[in-house]
Amino acid sequence: MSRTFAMIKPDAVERAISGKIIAKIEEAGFNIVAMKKVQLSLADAQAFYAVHKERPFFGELTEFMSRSPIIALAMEKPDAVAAWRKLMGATNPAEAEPGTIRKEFALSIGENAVHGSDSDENAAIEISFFFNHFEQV
Ligand code: RTP
Ligand code: MG
Repeated sequence: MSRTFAMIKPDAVERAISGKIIAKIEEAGFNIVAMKKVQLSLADAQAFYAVHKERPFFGELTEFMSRSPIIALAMEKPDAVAAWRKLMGATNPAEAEPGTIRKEFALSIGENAVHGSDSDENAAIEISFFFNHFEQV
């Protein structure tokens, strides 16, 4: 069993489709081990996405991620990182496969409904960024 970290991004929480996304997560067989709704400050978003700080979209990304609440989830499944990235679909919804969350719900390459960790190592770092030891079942 392995874990990944997911967020339902502001664009999706604002449109009140977080329940639909959580249903897809559960239908796909993920066990949600921790979940909460939080408002990131700009500094929080900059810290979380520090790996992208030299990218041209960093300002747009961090302003978007801190404009309204997000839902953070730690979830478990065999090969969780890859399984969640497959269910999310490509970063750009125009390139996302049918049946993926981004194909169905993303608005644009920036406002793309969900986040997922890109490695087991980053999943552990990102889960610890959002959840303390007693919030992780
Ligand atoms: P994420 O980290 O949010 O799960 O998304 P990802 O791995 O599919 O994509 P990544 O390359 O890590 O980019 C992080 C997020 O930055 C925004 N982005 N905007 N305007 C743009 O060209 C652009 N490119 C990326 C997206 O919100 C993307 O998910
Ligand atoms: Mg990424």
